[in-house]
Amino acid sequence: PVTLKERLAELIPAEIENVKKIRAEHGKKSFGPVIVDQLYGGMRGLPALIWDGSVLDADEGIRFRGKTIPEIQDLLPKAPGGSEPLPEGLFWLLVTGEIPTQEQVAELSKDWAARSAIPEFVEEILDRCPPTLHPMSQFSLAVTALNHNSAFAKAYQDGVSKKEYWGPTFEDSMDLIAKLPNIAGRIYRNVFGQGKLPAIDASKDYSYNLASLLGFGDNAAFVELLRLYITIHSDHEGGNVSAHAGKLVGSALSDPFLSYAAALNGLAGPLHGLANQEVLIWLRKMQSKIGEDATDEAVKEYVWSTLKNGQVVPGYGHAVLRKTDPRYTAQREFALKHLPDDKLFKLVGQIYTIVPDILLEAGKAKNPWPNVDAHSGVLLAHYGLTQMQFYTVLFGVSRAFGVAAQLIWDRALGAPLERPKSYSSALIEKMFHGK
Ligand code: FCX
Repeated sequence: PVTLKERLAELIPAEIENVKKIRAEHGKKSFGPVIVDQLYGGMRGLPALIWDGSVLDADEGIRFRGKTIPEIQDLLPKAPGGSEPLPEGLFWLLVTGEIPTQEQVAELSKDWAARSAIPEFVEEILDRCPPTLHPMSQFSLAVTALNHNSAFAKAYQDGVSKKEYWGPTFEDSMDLIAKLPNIAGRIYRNVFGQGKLPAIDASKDYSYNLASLLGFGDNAAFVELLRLYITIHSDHEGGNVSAHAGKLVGSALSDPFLSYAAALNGLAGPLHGLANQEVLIWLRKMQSKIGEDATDEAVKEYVWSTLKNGQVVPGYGHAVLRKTDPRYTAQREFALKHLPDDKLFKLVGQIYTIVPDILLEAGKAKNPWPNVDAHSGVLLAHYGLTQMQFYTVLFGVSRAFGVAAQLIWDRALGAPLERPKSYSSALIEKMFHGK
């Protein structure tokens, strides 16, 4: 089949059987004990969710449907003349577990372009936002409002059978992803005064169109950067705040727009997606304080002063990873190829040789290595996208791919309402009193 929906329809019955079999064989098996510290400690390491698109290994980093970032860079279809993977292909892979053909990817580009328009009232909501309202808040407002036309919400009201949930969820997910460039482009132009939005070009791919709506369509290297950017930011298994928020809200059968708005609100936090903005702000402050070609000694002193002020070093550390994030490495390789002499890139490289030792010496962070956010802003800034308050919006466009893929499967497999058990400290004391 050429369309994703047709292929999905073929895959779902077998996967329903597969999950039944896994549950019959392994359903009563244990992952080991849960300890009280995990209840207080943000549930680190607690096995609690099914997420099929990707799995994160602490040392090796992310694999999308079993494939590493270099593998998908090699295997996924590219744009004519391009060398980075098309995010359309990554979405196909996340949903089906299969590498799509060039034709299947082209069909997705066309489908998303056809679905890309946003309702006039959503345009008006965005146009009325004060430019001082953070772009992520505007993004979340607009995505919430898209629920006005949700196929899932309508089907549910019309009494759709549980077995059919995945169809309208798929349609909403495709609409969601398709409409994000118009929302992101409108926010960018409104907030930063960049003039009128051009129209989507139905003959071009998703990343080209996003770049063009932001005003960078004629910069082929920037378009390539966006292809890589969306691909590597799309999914990072299910427990991170944005992915989990999306899945959790979806489990109440809130439609994909409402679910994804919840994901965006989580992504907007400084310990999660907002870190890409924070990194650039931190780097610029460093440059203004110690100059552009600072010595290692001056950089070290600046890093220590951040820690001594009780702040985190943005872009470093991770709740799961224990090595350098391969998403950081992929961006570093892009920079070495396209912008090796960029001053800010050089500073990022210099920091990489300095921060891990300092974090180790400070002795608190379990992972002293850089994450994805340590690098992304520098690449965007190089091409002239210098407004850091906008960076997390691009992360948000990308993360929709992973969250949407799982929402579709959750509804196809009849995933239940999420409802873990909570305890009070008083009850924990009582339970373990004298033990
Ligand atoms: N700078 C300074 N201190 C750090 C640190 C850093 N980069 N990373 C961790 N620590 C500190 C924690 O703040 C914590 O201190 P506390 O005991 O006083 O509360 C201690 O080290 C132990 O934390 P740890 O278990 O290593 O890390 P967590 O799993 O709790 O948190 C994040 C993980 C990512 C939140 C943490 O490393 C951090 O704050 N990093 C900076 C912000 C950032 O880059 N976030 C983006 C992450 C990610 F890639 C994304 O979601 O986009």
